[in-house]
Amino acid sequence: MPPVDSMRLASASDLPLLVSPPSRNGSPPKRWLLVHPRNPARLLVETFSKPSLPLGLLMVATLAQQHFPVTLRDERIGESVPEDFSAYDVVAITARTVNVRRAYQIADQALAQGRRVILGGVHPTMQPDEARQHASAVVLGEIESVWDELVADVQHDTLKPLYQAQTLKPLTDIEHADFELLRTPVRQGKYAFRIPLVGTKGCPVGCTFCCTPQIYGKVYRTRTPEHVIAEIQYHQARLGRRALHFSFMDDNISARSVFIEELLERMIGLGVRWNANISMNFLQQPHIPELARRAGCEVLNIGFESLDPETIKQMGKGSNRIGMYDTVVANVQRHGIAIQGYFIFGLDTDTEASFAETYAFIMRNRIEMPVFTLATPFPGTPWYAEMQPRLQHKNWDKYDVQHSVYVPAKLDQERLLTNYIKLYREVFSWRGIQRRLNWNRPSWVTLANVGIHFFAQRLKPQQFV
Ligand code: B12
Ligand code: SF4
Repeated sequence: MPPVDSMRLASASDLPLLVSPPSRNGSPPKRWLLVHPRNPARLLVETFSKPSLPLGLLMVATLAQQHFPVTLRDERIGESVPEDFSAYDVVAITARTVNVRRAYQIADQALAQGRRVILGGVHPTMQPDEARQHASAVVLGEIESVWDELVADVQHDTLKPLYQAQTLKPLTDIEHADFELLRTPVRQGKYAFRIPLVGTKGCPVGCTFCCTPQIYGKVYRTRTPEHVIAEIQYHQARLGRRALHFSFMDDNISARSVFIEELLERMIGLGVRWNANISMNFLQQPHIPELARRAGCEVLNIGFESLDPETIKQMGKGSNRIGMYDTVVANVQRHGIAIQGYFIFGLDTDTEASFAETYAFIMRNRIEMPVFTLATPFPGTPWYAEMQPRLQHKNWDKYDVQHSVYVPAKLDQERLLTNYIKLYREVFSWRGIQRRLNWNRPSWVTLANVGIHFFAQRLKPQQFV
């Protein structure tokens, strides 16, 4: 992310202003500015790949453009947000915890200039009382389910402080986002190449650390396989090629096996490549990875989280059976699918042995893309409520799973961080990479590992505090 002053200034020519129908009450349609704020520091995910296409904000833009002229600015790709908001009536901003401070800055400036400000996304949903201090209205959860009410209130200038759907829309009633909104020459090549796609939303499980049930509801909703295929084909048609890469945004694409198996069957032959978050217990069945491979899967993101049964218990992640980890890995790798494996550190049950066990597991199983994170109680979750008295600060900029925000019970912060860095360095040492990857078949996975090798060598405990 370039410093603010070196960012290109917005010019009228690169703003996608769209023609919109006249408003229902005769007043001119409200002009919307939609903003994705930048992150405070470069996140690991953005160090080796470009920012992902902003699906949530794009969905807001897709709905808004049907009634209003919209302009979209994504600070993560260097687009600037104007200091003067007089060209807009409504400023709508998306925020996660890590970038909410910047979202509030923009919101406060726009409010001071008399604009209507709408805040939405993960953090405003989880902390609506805080977000209300910086907004005319806060939308809780997905915009699609409150849109009809919101659109009328915007146009009549009768915004309410909070919008929350009584019932969430069936996913089959939700149209896909209009990706052409982002396809402007100035944005060419600035986003990660994988196209985000959603097959399912919501989760009934309710792990204490997770935001998902509050954002997308406690009911697991699925689209139909035809609906998903139609969206894939929409992208193939608009981009004029079949060989596209997709990334499923679902928390867990496999919670309803009838849906996922039918979807995979129907994806065979489409000529696309994809990755997805998937539940460990689903992969215990060997035919699933085989089917996934035939459907074009190249990477599965698996939350192993920990090799310690006590930690898994503390997280309430009953779907993870440590005794099955090696089998699951073998099932997936047998079909040439790479594993992006997530591991979390800093829970109260963790000791120095947790790092050694994780290292041994990764090396033994040749996990291609290990991802390490520090346990972070995200505001609004049950775990956050429990951890409140132990939090060292509430500087949301550092709630990015790469900062230690409390001291775990069995490790002091220094031992937590030195072991964390040591693990990074060993797993991503040249020897570590060589042992895990097949050098004869270099791919983007090899490149990513090489990038993380250099990143790991520079790590210092202070940057995680
Ligand atoms: C896929 C994913 C990723 C991907 C891609 C992210 C992306 N495309 O933006 C990757 C791996 C890159 C990633 C990275 C990170 N992620 Co992530 N990610 C997700 C996941 C699983 C899905 C996100 C998604 O695209 N959903 C689909 C879209 C359509 O939903 P949406 O963005 O929420 O938008 C809807 C509503 O929120 C609302 N809305 C959104 N914006 C606005 C704005 C307005 C004005 C309005 C009215 C409404 C509105 O309407 C939208 C349409 O329905 C979520 C979990 C989840 N279920 O949300 C976690 C999640 C968002 N990620 C999380 C975290 C912590 C991170 C990282 C900080 C950690 C890391 N690994 O480094 C980084 C931060 C990256 C960043 N730049 O912000 C946390 C955020 C917690 C928090 N309180 O902020 C979540 C909630 C996971 C969790 N359960 O804890 N992530
Ligand atoms: S972590 Fe996964 S299983 Fe647990 S509540 Fe969140 S989405 Fe559901």
